[in-house]
Amino acid sequence: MKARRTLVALGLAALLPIGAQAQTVLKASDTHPAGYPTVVAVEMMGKKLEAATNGRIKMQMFPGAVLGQEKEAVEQTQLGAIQIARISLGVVGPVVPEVNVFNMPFVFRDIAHMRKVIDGAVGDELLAKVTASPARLVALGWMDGGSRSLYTKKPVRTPADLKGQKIRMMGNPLFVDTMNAMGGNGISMGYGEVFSALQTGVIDGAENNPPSMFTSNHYSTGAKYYTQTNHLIIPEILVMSKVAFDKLSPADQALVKKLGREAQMDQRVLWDKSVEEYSAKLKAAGVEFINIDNKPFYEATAPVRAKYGANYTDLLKKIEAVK
Ligand code: GTR
Repeated sequence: MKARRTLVALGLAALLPIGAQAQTVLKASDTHPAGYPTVVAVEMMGKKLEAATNGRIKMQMFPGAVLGQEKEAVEQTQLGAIQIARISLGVVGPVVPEVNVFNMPFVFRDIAHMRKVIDGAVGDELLAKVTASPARLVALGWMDGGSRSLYTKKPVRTPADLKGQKIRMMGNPLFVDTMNAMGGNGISMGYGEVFSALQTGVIDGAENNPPSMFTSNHYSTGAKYYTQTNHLIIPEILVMSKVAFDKLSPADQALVKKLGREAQMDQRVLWDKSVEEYSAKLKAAGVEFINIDNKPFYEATAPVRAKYGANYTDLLKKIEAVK
């Protein structure tokens, strides 16, 4: 064992008997349970990585927030204790403020617009900003987080209906401002706390996409009115710890980056299926989808776009120009 470690330390791992080669195991974290599109896409990436390196690099997926909720997962990834994390861009905003441009309410016209943006030059520019920031994260690719709408215990159709309602938002002041502008009281809270907060009445509602609303069981707490506000279209991001990335050879680094971009497209296929599947499951479980004209919510959040958008005038022009 000691001799093996010495050979590895000397960079002479190739001299080790076959099968005894130094192996890198990348721990990957996701807040979602096994089978969720982001989890499956990262597992697929791990398998490709293992095959392409003849088992030299492996990935081990830890779903269901077992390595910590997203805020902690980001911190652990920055430190190098977690090597790969799939997180919402929402929680990256507080560590890399530049990405908040994608976290603004109604910044994308629709899902198709968001996809064109993340697949194109602006998407690349933001990934590069994350990597170049002092946050010690290497951005590998985007994933689809669909569109977020409100779910509450009392039906909501207009901003006035949200008055006095405490609505859970992800941990980023931008989202609390967004909910306050929409007429409710934004409460920032980790994803893992939402279920019991809904059950005990600490909050009156939350907001998310249909797959998250279903797999988290939030709908079963009485928050069964799902108002189609579509106020946030937040891409997910796949990041690697810079500590771990720097330990890879340039060829392995390029491979990880290439497979990260492939995961972006693999997840999309899984995602589209899951939005359909989970929307149907929510309806079957008694969730009422309330279709509204979301213009009043769009208009109510104009001050939030004005406040945060002032930092991103150039990027916003580029995003808008993507047709
Ligand atoms: C989901 C997203 C998660 C997490 C969660 C939340 O849509 O996929 O990464 O951010 O929302 O609301 O905290």
